[in-house]
Amino acid sequence: MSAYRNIFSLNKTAFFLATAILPLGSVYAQTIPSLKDTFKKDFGIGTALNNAQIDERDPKMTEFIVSQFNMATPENIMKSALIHPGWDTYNFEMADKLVAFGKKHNIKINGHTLIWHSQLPPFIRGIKSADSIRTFFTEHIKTVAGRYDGKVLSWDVVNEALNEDGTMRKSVFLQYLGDDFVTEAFRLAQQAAPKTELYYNDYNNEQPAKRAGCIELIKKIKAAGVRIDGVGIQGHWHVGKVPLKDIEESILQYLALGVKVMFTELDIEVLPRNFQGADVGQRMTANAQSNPYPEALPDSVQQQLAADYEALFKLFLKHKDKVTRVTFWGVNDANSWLNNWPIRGRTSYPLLFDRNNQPKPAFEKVIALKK
Ligand code: 9MR
Repeated sequence: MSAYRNIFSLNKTAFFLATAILPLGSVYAQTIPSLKDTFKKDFGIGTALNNAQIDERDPKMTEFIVSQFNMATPENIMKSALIHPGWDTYNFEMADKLVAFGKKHNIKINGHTLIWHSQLPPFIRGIKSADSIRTFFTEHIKTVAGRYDGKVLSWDVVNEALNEDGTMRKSVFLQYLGDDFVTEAFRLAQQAAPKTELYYNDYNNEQPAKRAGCIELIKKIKAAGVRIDGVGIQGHWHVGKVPLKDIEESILQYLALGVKVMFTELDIEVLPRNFQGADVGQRMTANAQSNPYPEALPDSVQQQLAADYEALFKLFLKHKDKVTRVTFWGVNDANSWLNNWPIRGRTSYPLLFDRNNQPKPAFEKVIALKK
């Protein structure tokens, strides 16, 4: 067992004495190696933040986040349903707080996301004309990207516009605005946010067919003379099935287009699932086998998870000159969306830190790569 874990296995009296001498926060900061420091020379290390974390409701959580991550993506609060709830109504409260959080703690913010078919404001459902959709689309990008220009590092301008076979997803934007809506979104973002990096973001876009569609999209944007700075591979993968070859091939193929490559929503699912990817519209029905580890992750799965993360970070390090950022989709296992999708109320273990922000074997393997 490594030194930084020993402090947490002290008996109660010894732990009390240790924390009386050192404030608990500094025990954390000094005893658990920092991901962001470990990979400082390689790539940024990010996390997704929820409301409570952005609000700094738990000072220990804030301290932990600041000690581990140098980049952050809002898990929900910048999505259109939340930031633009009514036709003429914007709610910038939480997004402003997030920007202030980043400034205060020296954490760069990745805006997520301007144009996405999901988590749209309810009024969109009532719109039945292309003109009105275009007005929403234009005003939304101008207002939101404009407000945060120079305050966020980047925007996921368009999220998940592709089907698995590489064709365009039949979203409300495709339906009313046609195939060019992605290029148009980048054009508007470029005008509204000249100081902000602009990315296309998707899941499974390391898979050959979807990757080919993604490459076409990027080429199309560039051919129109519009700026696109990077592509995000979300990285919602499955234990024992991380597609390392496809990931490596994708890093190389995207880089050849002259865009930055990053991993934007990394987690590795350990629970049973009968499909791949992260389409939030898909659901599964619960049965007796669907929540197999309500108390703890069995050691064999824990070790496989650790081996998967190790192999993945080995690959990221091999291409550290090409990969700009690795962002985990949540700080710890308790925060993960995978506890509630595609079945509500499961107990998942997809990240590097457990429900008490304690490092898991996967964390140790990842850190050990740099020793
Ligand atoms: O993690 C997010 C979860 O809290 C939301 O309920 C969900 C709703 O659509 O979105 C999740 O985040 C998604 C991200 O914005 C885009 N890629 C897939 C992510 C996981 O669904």
